[in-house]
Amino acid sequence: GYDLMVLRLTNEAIPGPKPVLFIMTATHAREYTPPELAARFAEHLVANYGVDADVTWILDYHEIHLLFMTNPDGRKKAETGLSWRKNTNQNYCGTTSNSRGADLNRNFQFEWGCCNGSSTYPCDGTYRGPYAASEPETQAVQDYVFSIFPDQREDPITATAPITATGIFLDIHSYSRLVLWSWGFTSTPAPNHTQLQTLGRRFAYFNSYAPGPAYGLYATDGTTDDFAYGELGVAAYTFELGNAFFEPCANFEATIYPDNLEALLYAAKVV
Ligand code: 0X9
Ligand code: ZN
Repeated sequence: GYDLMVLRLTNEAIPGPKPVLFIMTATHAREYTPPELAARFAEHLVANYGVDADVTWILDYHEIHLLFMTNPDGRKKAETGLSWRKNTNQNYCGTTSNSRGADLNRNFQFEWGCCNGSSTYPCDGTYRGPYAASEPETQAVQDYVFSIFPDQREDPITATAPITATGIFLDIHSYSRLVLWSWGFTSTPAPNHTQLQTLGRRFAYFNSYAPGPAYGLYATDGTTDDFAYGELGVAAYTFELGNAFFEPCANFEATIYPDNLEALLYAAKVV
């Protein structure tokens, strides 16, 4: 399959360490809006360095890491016109089936398969894979996230990340106009629920999406956001952009891009 590539933006003339904003998009192949938003965000930062005071400060004193194509093999399938969600692993559901693959947003190791939030059937859209972090994409993202963020939360499920915690993790999907945070696997509020809610509501102020804990949508386990918050105590969110997988360009230009640009710039400032 294709490699995963990260674009890292910062002013390297100013030494670190610097707080990190990590954004991953296109975990689900057919979700076209998120990687376009991330690319526009990168273009905005680069074009406005030395022009806009906020952007200049963001790039001088922060690192922005953008994984545009979390699922590049699936994306190639989607670009043929198929409504492809999962990766393209030929070991699950038949080597040539268009229902094959594992759902990368059910394959992460934290509370993997714990809570009826994923499927054990390889042809299902939410197939979790045969074991935690079985997929190469998952392994690459987990390794990368472990490499860029410090561990800021103890192992007990009730442990809190401290007020000094740094970093923001965003997994951007489409669609439904939501800002979600942990937990996804249980209705029990996350240890840092109040803090996650406060920051999530700020993002929602900018993009006018509905904020709330992920479990309120439906139960999920092995997701990216629970991994980042659960393993490391990083403030982790899932955005669901817009109203369709194949979003009309007019809506993207008029609403999705400008509103979410403000949310991402805010994230970069408070990281
Ligand atoms: O089911 C998903 O993976 C996400 N919806 S999507 O339509 N993009 O597939 C929602 C995940 C919500 N739960 C967590 N973020 N934990
Ligand atoms: Zn998705």
